Amino acid sequence: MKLSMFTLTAVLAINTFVFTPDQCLADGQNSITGKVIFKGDPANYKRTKINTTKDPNCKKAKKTIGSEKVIVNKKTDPMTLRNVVVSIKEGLGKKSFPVSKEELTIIQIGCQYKPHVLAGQAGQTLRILNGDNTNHNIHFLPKVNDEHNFTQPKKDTEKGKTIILKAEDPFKVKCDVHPWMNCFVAIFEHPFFDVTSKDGTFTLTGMPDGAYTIEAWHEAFGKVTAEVEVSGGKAANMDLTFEPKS
Ligand SMILES: [Cu+2]
Repeated sequence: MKLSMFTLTAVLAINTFVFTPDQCLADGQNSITGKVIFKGDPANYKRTKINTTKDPNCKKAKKTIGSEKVIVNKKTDPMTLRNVVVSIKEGLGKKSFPVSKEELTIIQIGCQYKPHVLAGQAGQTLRILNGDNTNHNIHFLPKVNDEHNFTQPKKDTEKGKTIILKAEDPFKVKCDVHPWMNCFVAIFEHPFFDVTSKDGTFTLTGMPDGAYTIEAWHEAFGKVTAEVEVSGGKAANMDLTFEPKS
């Protein structure tokens, strides 16, 4: 599948953006905001319906669920993509940043992982919960992190299982009981990342002044990058574009 490298519309005020280049934030509070554009035929990426009825408890929760592999937001022009991990790839040098104390959570609910794509910082705690009335199996398929593979009892909604993660490109998590279940976890050495929301937008905040390579990763379309500069507490706007040909 061929991908265009990127499109970059730095410092352009585009429709829904909250910030404009003229707005200054507090010193050192630079931000990069934008959207991930989908330039393809959405008819090729219709969300398939997944039948959950093999497990009566999943069936009870939801007979069919929508695949989350490719979710195109067709309501905007241009169209955008959900569940894309956007992060600073290069430009931070050897600077280190405090680790967020916020706990990350993945919950299995309706025999789906929520969220489908999760991003966090190395050293943050990830808590995995099971809100379903059925047992799940959590199987991490990482390259750097440990390969966790354990069964989680039903209705484990409070304690769950906690894991501290190392920085790594997005890796898959799957359930060996319910073959349709999977999600992705991306971990970074810094706090400048986001996952595109329903409308395909992202915001990275608080990076030092500098020139950065921004990377967008999507589970079906791979990676694209674009360059951007921020300084003086200003906000930069940029877009990244995936252009699948099939
Ligand atoms: Cu499962």
